[in-house]
Amino acid sequence: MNLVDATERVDEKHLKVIIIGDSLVGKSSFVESFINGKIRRTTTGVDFAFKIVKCQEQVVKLQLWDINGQLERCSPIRKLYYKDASACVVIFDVTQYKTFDSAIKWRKNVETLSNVSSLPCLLLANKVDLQSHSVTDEEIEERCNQNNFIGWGKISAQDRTNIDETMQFLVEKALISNGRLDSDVGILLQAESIK
Ligand SMILES: Nc1nc2c(ncn2[C@@H]2O[C@H](COP(=O)(O)OP(=O)(O)O)[C@@H](O)[C@H]2O)c(=O)[nH]1
Ligand SMILES: [Mg+2]
Repeated sequence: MNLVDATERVDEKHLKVIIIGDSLVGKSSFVESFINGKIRRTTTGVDFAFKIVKCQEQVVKLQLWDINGQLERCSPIRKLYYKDASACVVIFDVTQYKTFDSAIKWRKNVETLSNVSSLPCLLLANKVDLQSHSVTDEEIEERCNQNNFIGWGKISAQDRTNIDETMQFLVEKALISNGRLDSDVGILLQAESIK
């Protein structure tokens, strides 16, 4: 290994991002939309995807852990899934109110079972391309503030609305939270601007 390789290795940042929410809210679609490809399906309760992004000249290797059927239902082993996460995305379907209620349960579940204190969690309303929204912006804002989310956003995994902006915001917050980015220069997007 030469000196350049060694330096690059030292500079590599790895972030584990967990994607949670009820079945069918669009978690896998969100990940596939972000990576612009298919996720790696497994039978373990978690599907995986990887993406390398650049954040302020820093190369970041993102590991996206997409919860699937088995783990969506069975909570005792979720602790393993949450272990050592750097950031969390809680997704709900903006046309299904009960998935919005569930999003808060997912947030509390992470808070209880995660081994990381103050894990940055983002709340995302998916399927905004559909007409019949059953949750208002005011309700999302209120629950975001009440439940210690770092921000919220409206996305469509189907037509790729706000996908990259949302992930950029989350990665910057996660790097700051992990002490890997200067908070004065780190924020390009504020919570409000990703709505
Ligand atoms: N209209 C619309 N449908 C979506 C969107 N995201 C996902 N879906 C659909 O919702 C269903 C469930 O999506 P999936 O990603 O499998 O959800 P998961 O169970 O949370 O992983 C699929 O039929 C998707 O095509 C979206 O942004 N808009
Ligand atoms: Mg899925």
